[in-house]
Amino acid sequence: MGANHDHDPHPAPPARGRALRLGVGGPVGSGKTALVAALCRTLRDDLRLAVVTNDIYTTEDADFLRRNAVLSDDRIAAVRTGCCPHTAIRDDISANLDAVESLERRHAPLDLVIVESGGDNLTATFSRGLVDRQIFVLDVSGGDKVPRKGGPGVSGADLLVVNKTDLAPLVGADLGVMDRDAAQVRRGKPVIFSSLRERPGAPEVAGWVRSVLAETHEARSAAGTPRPAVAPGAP
Ligand SMILES: Nc1nc2c(ncn2[C@@H]2O[C@H](COP(=O)(O)OP(=O)(O)O)[C@@H](O)[C@H]2O)c(=O)[nH]1
Ligand SMILES: [Mg+2]
Repeated sequence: MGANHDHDPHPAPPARGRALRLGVGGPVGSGKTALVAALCRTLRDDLRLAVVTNDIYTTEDADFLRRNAVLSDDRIAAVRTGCCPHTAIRDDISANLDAVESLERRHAPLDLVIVESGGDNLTATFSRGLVDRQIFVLDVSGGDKVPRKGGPGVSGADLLVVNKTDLAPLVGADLGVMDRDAAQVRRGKPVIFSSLRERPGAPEVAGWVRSVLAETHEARSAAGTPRPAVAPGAP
């Protein structure tokens, strides 16, 4: 027996006609809402977007995004989980799924729906029934030991973002150690170091999102390409 916990790689593109659903998870205060705001600002001119936020007792994150006008108010929906954040993104995803589907209905067609989890610990991860891809956000102020502690978010997320690199000198975090440990536990899956304070548009993360959307479109067209027509009477 061990702590290994593997899932299938879930390569399938989303069903034809619906938006790509992207989860953003990670500990409290790591910069999830700041990253969602950055992605909205950077991507909203050429993609059709909507956002679902999760808070335990409030609608704080949705209020922040609306106050900052990153999207029109009706493209931002808040789920109040009333329970451990991971329950609502992993175990009983119905409230989140309702929120995503109702945004997709109201604003069809959408390219991307971002679902921000409530802040939680290293064991939190999204159900693949709720999102197609997930980003896990850590920040350097938790210490440079965090990536090697692993957990399904750190090791299994499609993208790991190590945020607040501007604070590294202040908290004595060695980014080289974080990079080496993250590469080891993630076995080649991508890691991006970011400072939303210094680069508020999160251009590298936005680039990753665009590349995932491009892959998804390619996979969809490959799956939807009709077989070449056979002329009647051909051998
Ligand atoms: N110094 C610094 N602060 C940041 C950065 N990104 C986010 N923050 C701040 O960290 C705090 C928590 O961010 P927030 O996005 O609310 O975290 P969440 O709880 O993960 O959603 C806020 O005060 C942000 O302004 C960063 O790259 N550098
Ligand atoms: Mg938040």
